[in-house]
Amino acid sequence: MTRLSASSLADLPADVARPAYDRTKVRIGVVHLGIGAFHRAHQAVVFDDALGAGDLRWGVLGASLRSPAVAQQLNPQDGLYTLVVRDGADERLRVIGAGQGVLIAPDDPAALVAAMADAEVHIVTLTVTEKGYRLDPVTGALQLDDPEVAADLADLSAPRTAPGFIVAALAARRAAGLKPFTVISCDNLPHNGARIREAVLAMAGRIDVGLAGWIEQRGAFPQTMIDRIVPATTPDDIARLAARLGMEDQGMVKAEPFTQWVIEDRFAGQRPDFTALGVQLTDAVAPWEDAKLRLLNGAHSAIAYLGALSGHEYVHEALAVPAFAAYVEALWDEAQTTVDPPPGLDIDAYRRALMARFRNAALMHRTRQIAMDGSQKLPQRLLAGAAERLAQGQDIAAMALGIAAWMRWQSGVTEAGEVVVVDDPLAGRTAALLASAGSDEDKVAALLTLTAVFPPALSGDARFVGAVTQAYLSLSQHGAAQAARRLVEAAR
Ligand code: CS2
Repeated sequence: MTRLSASSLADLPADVARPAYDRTKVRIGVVHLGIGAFHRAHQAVVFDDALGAGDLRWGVLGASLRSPAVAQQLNPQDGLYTLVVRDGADERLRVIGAGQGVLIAPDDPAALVAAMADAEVHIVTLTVTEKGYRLDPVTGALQLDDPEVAADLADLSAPRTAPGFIVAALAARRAAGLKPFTVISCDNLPHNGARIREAVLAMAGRIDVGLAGWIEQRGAFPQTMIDRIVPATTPDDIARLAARLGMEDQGMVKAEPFTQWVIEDRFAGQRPDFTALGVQLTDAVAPWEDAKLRLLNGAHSAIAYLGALSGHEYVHEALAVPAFAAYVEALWDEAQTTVDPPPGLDIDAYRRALMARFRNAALMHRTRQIAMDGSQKLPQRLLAGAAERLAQGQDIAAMALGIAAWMRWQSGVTEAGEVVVVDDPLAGRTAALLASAGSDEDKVAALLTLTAVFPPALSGDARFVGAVTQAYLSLSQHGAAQAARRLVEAAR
């Protein structure tokens, strides 16, 4: 079967939207580190809109810091791929042309540094997941004992980490008399801009104090809130699309209609006319970020663990269980007291919209996908809100059930006894802690010793320990659905 590419573009069915600009004239103004499905369905679409509006500065060079998979999907397709937007029975297809190819960083690190140091590059975006920042979860400082960080510090000629690539490229730009690029973190982390800035400055400071000072003065690391549900593409999605297009697209991504990008208005150099492209520029990103992390992501993680434990493969399936839907509302009742809604955000309407987004059955969003990397996600999604509620003397029963469900998931066995892979950088630690604990109470106590996840202020708070232990016992005695139902009934 023909593959989607520049030469087959004209053979697509007429109803498939495609680049209306001259792709041969596009320049590379953005380098994206950690190219995955989320970038392709979110930031790349905005840059594609910029190109469509006639500003040809904003082509995107992608880089994967590890796997060659995305390069193999996109490079044979001249960077083209289809964005499949699904809303119930409605499906819209659009070929995105912003991508100008993908580099595999470990194959040729110097080539990526050179690309980032190009005078026409003004923005470096990144989605490297929580763990890609190489910051200590407790202190927030650069993880100097991380072997790859140590390797970058010893020799930056062939970087291995995201902060390493940024430092090496900024050093090259400074040497060439260029401005720094703006670094735009697009990971779901609170203060994501400050975090990448911290990692970059800490690394630069150990290599060249002058460079660190230059970055501090002239660089920009705006904070962002990014939102779009982008489930992993499956072989079935690719087969369905091939039948629809009459050609194969290995690089397709699927997403919901909703998309939002809020960026702190702080740039080191050129940028597209973001406001005209629907991106919100603001001085205050934190309220957007808190609302999104604690309401959307908090509920996502809680329902992922409860759903996956009780055998629900997809988010919409779990939410078809009335007890789980009611539980999510109870969780939001708790979480919303900890968020200070940004101007223009009506929390009730936001909650209704979120529930509808979660129920979008056409997305087929797997609970196990969201369950990944829970140790990195729990702090900002559930624990920060719990700490704030406890400080106000409020109860945390619903948050505690989400936290306890994460703990149960660490056992690697579902309620039906199916053995599952716990995909988490701390999986080895949690497995060892659980193995040496006897009773359920001991298991909770053992996991609470993970200071990388649970700050002492929480693990030392009897109310927190009590609520999580009670939730854990309820999960093991009654199962996830009954535990959720009992919680909701008790709250009435
Ligand atoms: C999800 C997010 O996998 C996850 O952890 O909660 O990827 C979520 O879909 C996005 O943040 C939505 O913007």
